[in-house]
Amino acid sequence: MHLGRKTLSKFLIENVSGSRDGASLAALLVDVAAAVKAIAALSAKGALGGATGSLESVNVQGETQKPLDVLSNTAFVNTFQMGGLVAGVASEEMDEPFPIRAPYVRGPFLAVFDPLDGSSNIDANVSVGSIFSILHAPEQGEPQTADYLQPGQHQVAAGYALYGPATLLVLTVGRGTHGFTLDREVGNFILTHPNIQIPADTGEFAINTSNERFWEPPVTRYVSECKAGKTGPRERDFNMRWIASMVAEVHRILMRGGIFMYPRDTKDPGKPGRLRLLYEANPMGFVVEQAGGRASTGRERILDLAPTQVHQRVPVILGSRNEVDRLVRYHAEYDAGTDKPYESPLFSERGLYRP
Ligand code: AFP
Repeated sequence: MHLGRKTLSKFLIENVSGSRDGASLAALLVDVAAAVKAIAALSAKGALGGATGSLESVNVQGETQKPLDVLSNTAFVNTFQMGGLVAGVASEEMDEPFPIRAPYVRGPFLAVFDPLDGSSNIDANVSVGSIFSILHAPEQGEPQTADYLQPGQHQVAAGYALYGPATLLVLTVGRGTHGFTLDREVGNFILTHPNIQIPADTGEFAINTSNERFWEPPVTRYVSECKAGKTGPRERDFNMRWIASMVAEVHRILMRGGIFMYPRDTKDPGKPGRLRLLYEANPMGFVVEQAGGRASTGRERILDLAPTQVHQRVPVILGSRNEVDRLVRYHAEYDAGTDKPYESPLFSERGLYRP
C-alpha cells in the first residue's frame, strides 16, 4: 500500500504547474501516464491478449510491425488527440507527423514517441518500453514537419515507461530525473525513485558485439580495453550486458551505472547509427543528463544536434559520466591521429595466438 507516498499527480502539481504552460504540461504528463497504463495492461496479458507474433505491415524504418507496436501507437495517439494538450504527434510507427484537427482541440505542445521500444523482445517475454519527448508547438497554426526538428536541449519534458516485472515511469521536466512505480491495484504511479543519480564510474558496458567488425577504431579500442579487464590498461574487470531493449538498458544504467553504446558503424552506409534522434536519443539523453550522466554521439553532445529529419538515426553513447567522457576522448584522439589502440598481449608480437 502506498498511503502517504507521493503520486505522480501530486508530484506534477508541486514541480511543474508553476512554470510557463506548467498546468498544461502537468496535465499532458498525466495523459502520458494514462497511455502507459493501457499499454502496461495490454503487454501484461502476453499471448492471452492475442497481441503477440508479427503483422504483415512494415513501418517507415523498414521493420516488421508487431500487433503491440500498433496497439501502443494507437493508445498514445488517441490519448493525445482526446487530451487537447498537443498540436501534433510524431511516432516511430507513423511515416509522417500527425496534426491534431477539429473536432479535436490543439494544445501548446508536440509529442514525439516510440510507442514500444524493444518490440523484438515481446514474444520472448523480455522487458519492453515506451519513450516520449515533449516539445513546444508553434504558437499559431497547424504544426509542420520542420516544427518537430528541434534540438534535444529544447525539450520541455521527456521520459520512458518500462514494462518489466513492475511498470515504471521515469521522467524529467528539466529538474532532475524521477521514477514512479505503478501500483497496479490502485492504478496510481507512486514516486519511488526521486532524484536519480547515475554513478560517475562503472564496471559495466552494454553493446551488441555481433557488430564489432563494423565499429570505428575508438569503440573497438574502448571495448577491447574493457574485455582485457585486470590484465589490460584499465587494470580492473568489467561486466557486459545486452538486452536489445534500449529502455531496459537505460533503466539499468540509471539504477546502478554503466555505459550503453549503439555507435556509428559501417553496417549500412546509409545509416550513421541505429537509434532514432527525436524519439530515442534525445529523450534518453535528456533523462540521462538530468541524472548526472552524459549522452554523446562520440563526437557531439546529443542534445546539441540539429535534427534534419523526423526519423533521423544517430550514434548513441550514454551513461556514467567518466566512461562516456573516456570514449569521447578516444574519438577525439582517433580523429587527431594520436590514439593508441589496445593490442591484446595474446595476439601481439610474442603472444600465444599470433597468426
Ligand atoms: P525497436 O524500437 O524497433 O523495437 O528497436 C529497439 C532498438 O532500437 C533498441 O531498443 C535497442 O537498443 C536495439 O533496437 C537493439 O537492436 P539490436 O538487435 O541491433 O541489438
